[in-house]
Amino acid sequence: MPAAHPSIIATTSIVPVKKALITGITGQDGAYLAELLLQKGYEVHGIKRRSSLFNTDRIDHLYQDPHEPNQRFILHHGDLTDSSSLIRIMQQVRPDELYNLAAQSHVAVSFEEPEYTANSDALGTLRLLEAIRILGLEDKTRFYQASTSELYGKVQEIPQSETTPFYPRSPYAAAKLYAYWITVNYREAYGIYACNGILFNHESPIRGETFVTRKITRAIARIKLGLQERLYLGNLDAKRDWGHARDYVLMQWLMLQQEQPEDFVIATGRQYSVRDFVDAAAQAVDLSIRWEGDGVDEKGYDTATGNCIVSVDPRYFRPTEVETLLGDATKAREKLGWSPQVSFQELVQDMMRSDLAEAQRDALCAREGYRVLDRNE
Ligand code: NDP
Ligand code: GDR
Repeated sequence: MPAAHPSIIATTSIVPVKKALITGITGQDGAYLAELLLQKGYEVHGIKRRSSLFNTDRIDHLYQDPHEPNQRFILHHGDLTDSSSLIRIMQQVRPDELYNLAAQSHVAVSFEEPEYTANSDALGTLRLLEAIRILGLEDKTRFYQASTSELYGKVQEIPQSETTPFYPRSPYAAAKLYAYWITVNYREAYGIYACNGILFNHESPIRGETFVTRKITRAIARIKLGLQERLYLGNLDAKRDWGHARDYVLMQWLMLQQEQPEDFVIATGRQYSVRDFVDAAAQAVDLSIRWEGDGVDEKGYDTATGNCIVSVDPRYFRPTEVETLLGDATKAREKLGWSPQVSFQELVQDMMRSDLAEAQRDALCAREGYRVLDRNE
């Protein structure tokens, strides 16, 4: 074989492509993180669950035909409750970075499925950390754990930072508490580069439809276009620190690029109630909202405007509620130079724009006589 031209030898340095493995790649954060890592030149592997229908809506735009050469986006079937699948995938991929985003992530559902939530969210994290150990990847694979502001639960101080004590208030939060501490323990016991990102609520146009923000923006868009009559919600006084998911995945990546592994709070430092969110969403599309019991008829309709209103349905109350969350992300700002770019108003507008477009498509289908999915959960 002829020798390579000397100038090629001099200038071509073969930098190995970094490999990332993302659990929960079909979820909101998984989709944004996969986009970010692909832009950064990573080879991105993701774990998806088997489902009876396609479940890759959020990542279909990243799909690469598996029959083509030079794949940089590769999906594997696996499940956090199934060690053997996790070990097999880890053995095959040997990732430089492992992002554990998969979880039964709905707090209210965790009261209905506490055991499954513990299995996937708590033991699932342990299974991944053990896979790193079993395969001898302690010095290679950096591990990110999707921890949560729900750990603070019944808050012990306002705002909450990395040093605020935890007080979980749901099976979800209790499972995530185990995951938090097992991540810290494997860092200390085995020297694994493992970090917790304690992320406060973050939303986007691809947020799951049963989380309160997306439920609100979908419903307001549909009410605006006459596809839905009323929005039923639970605790309107709950306060959250809401940011944009796209901002937050950048932080997940940054946390794995430091010299030393550490845990970080990620939050905007601003707090709004569920009621504020409804008002902001309605304002974004110029819809006048009336709250039940606020000068409306017995069916809850605003007789003056004809607009439908928001009602409280106790079925959305939780056995134990987290009333107020407000994050202090000073450490992330100072050590990582991170700060959120998207304001609360911009977040609401982004979500409203997208849900209005979706509602317009549905309205068109309904006018043409096609059945339109009508869900208000
Ligand atoms: P989503 O609910 O949108 O996504 C969860 C992902 O986990 C989905 O891909 C889901 O797959 C997958 N998953 C669920 N159970 C399993 C399982 N047993 N095995 C394999 N995969 C599973 O969550 P987000 O993207 O919003 O959140 C990402 C992570 O961050 C979660 O761990 C969440 O708990 C945590 N978090 C989220 C915050 C937020 O505000 N969004 C704040 C703080 C923490 P499928 O698509 O098949 O359902
Ligand atoms: P949360 O998000 O529980 O904070 O967990 P969610 O949007 O479900 O609830 C936020 C607050 O709104 C109140 N609420 C309602 N919630 C839902 N889902 N539906 C309703 O109709 C409704 N009405 C009022 C809730 O009681 C609550 O106080 C999210 C998830 O993404 C977790 O995975 C993540 O860890 C935390 O954020 C940070």
